[in-house]
Amino acid sequence: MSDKKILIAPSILSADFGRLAEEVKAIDSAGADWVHIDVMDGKFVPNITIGPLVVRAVRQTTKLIFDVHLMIDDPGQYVEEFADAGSDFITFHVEACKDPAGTIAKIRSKGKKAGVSIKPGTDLSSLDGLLDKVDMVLVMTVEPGFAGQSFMRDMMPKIEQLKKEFNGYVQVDGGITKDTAKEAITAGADVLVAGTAVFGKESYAEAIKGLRG
Ligand code: S6P
Ligand code: MG
Repeated sequence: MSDKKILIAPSILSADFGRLAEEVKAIDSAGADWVHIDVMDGKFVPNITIGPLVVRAVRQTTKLIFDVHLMIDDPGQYVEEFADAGSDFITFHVEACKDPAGTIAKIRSKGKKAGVSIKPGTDLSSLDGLLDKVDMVLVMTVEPGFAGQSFMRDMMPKIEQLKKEFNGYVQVDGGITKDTAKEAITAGADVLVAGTAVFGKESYAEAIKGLRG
């Protein structure tokens, strides 16, 4: 394992939504690098979560980078709203998007970092022609939709291959624990998303530290 700093992005999907502002402040104080925000529309995935209004409200509570993961159909339609709400990174699924290059251009035109994401069953070839246009690629290690699922270690070769082809951030999301974090880091992850493994623990600081490998 190298000495590079692994970035930890706790997913607020596993936070206590009744105390969301406090929870975000708590991960900030605990040493989180980014705040990962899972946006689901009940169509691309069978769950509905957060919209731009909540992103805007939470934006007031921290200066941490907002890493917004859009699990929604036709993501290009909502880029502007999420950008204006205070997102820093906007990542969308290529499976949900008819015009990935146009959507990336839209994100960039709003001055934001752009990411593309692939589900476990989606091959890296679906990113052909996009890798030189994005800041981040998010590799899902669970089926998108719900927190608390088991890590799919058969995604590690995909991460290894991606790392050879791509110079930006490689983000891994789904089922990250202290143990699976090590596997993802060895495969080449730069940014780890963790919901249950942070918000499910008594000490967020210890949990975050434990994930860095
Ligand atoms: C996928 C999922 C992810 C989240 C997540 C991680 O269904 O919703 O996109 O970022 O909630 O949670 P956990 O508990 O697997 O770390
Ligand atoms: Mg996510």
